[in-house]
Amino acid sequence: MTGWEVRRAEIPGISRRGFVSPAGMPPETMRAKVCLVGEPEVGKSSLVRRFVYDQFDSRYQPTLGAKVSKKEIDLRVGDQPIHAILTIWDIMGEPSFRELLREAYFSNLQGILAVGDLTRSATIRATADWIDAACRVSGSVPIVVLGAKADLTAEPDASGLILEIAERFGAPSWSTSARTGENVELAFFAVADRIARNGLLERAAASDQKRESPERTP
Ligand SMILES: Nc1nc2c(ncn2[C@@H]2O[C@H](COP(=O)(O)OP(=O)(O)OP(=O)(O)O)[C@@H](O)[C@H]2O)c(=O)[nH]1
Ligand SMILES: [Mg+2]
Repeated sequence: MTGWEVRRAEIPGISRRGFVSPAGMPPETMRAKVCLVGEPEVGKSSLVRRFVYDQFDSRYQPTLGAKVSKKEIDLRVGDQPIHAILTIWDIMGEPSFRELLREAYFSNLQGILAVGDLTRSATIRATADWIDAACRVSGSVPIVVLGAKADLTAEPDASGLILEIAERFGAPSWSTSARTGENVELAFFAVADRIARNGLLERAAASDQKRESPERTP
């Protein structure tokens, strides 16, 4: 399994909470690094601020380098409850730094939130380059494509472009607003859900393989 970590719930916080599904399945713990990518001022930091702190600030403060936040969420994949510990990397949108720092930003990455600004179509087209740059380091990982600032008037071709990019990368897409909160949780949960599903599938495939070819004992 590459990078993705899923373990029986051995961390004390979970057993104390006694979080058990109706089917009685114990929760699994998943740790995942996800990164928001996209051009300057598209609203990456605002999405993180809304998701992690439920706040919005209309002042623009460009991110310098990267800011890392943590958020724990509970999901369910089928009957399996998952306690996901997300490490969220919010990086600066300056493309000239992208090539320089991509190893640092994108190594061990398990999920990408690609963000374009619905009021500036060029920033939506540019998400493709950001996704390419990230995937060159991370390999194929779950992606969601987001059209940010849905509370403002979008450019006429914006939603079509979002769909085009999403289709190109086989990713789901949503319009979001950090100001109103529209679809913000959904976007982060969607990427975590896809990481969890892939991890469980990979683990099931690995255990099938082990069953089919058990190690021989002399
Ligand atoms: N109306 C509205 N404004 C938003 C929304 N999201 C972000 N903004 C504003 O857009 C500006 C840029 O937002 P940031 O979140 O800092 O953008 P960023 O992509 O992190 O920018 P960099 O760090 O420079 O890459 C700020 O003034 C935000 O308040 C939104 O959903 N609605
Ligand atoms: Mg920022």
